[in-house]
Amino acid sequence: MFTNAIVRTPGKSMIKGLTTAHLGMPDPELALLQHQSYIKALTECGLDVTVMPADEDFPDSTFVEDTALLTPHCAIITHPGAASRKGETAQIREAVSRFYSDIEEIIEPGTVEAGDVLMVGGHYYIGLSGRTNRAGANQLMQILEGYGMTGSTIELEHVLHLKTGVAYLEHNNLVVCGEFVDNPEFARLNKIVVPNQEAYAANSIWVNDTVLVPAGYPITTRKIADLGYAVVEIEMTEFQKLDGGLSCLSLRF
Ligand code: CIR
Repeated sequence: MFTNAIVRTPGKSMIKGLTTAHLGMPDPELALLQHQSYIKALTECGLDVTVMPADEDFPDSTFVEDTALLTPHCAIITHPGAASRKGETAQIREAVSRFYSDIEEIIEPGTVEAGDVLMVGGHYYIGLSGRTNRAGANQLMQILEGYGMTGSTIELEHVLHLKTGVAYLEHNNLVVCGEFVDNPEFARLNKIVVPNQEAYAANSIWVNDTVLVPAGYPITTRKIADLGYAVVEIEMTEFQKLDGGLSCLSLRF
């Protein structure tokens, strides 16, 4: 069960955020409303949500997930692979230090963005992507092992982050799409396959047996609901324009 979340308000500078999507410019005011609904949903799932103020110097800083990995045993501050995002971690460390005494860190030449890290119990799958490199993954695995956890790597082919295409819903259930559907690493898990036209919905999040899904993906929403989860749909259009999904918007622990 999670008891806490950390989120960061999107700033007006989000219009300068990194993106590969061709969905147009995000509307910061609408993004703010969508962010408030997201916070409300986390709160209704029983989480105490710490809301960090917007930081206009970092257009992608609302995507806090990438800046830290919060495990039951320690916090690990990452070293983002995107140059414009490296400076986001200083304030995250400050926020995280209110909850954790054991704080580790990924350092050069390693890069890790925690959107590439999928927790399945005490095991962490680490995507090797354009943002997370082998040196970073090796550092991360070593840190995890030091605290009695384990890690392994998965090569990414097309997507930005590992969790762009997979989501673990606990109870052995994995939402999976595209390049990950037949990945042998996930063979032992029960797969909920997301059709390609709903690929964005592969980034859903489990929060204490409720699953938050992006609004507008009826096939995936039905498949998840059929497994017995309470499902809450969240409007995410403005974050999708920056390649961001539901997991990216919070650190849950
Ligand atoms: C970026 O490209 O870094 C942001 N525009 C989106 C980050 C999405 N984060 C995530 O998937 N964990």
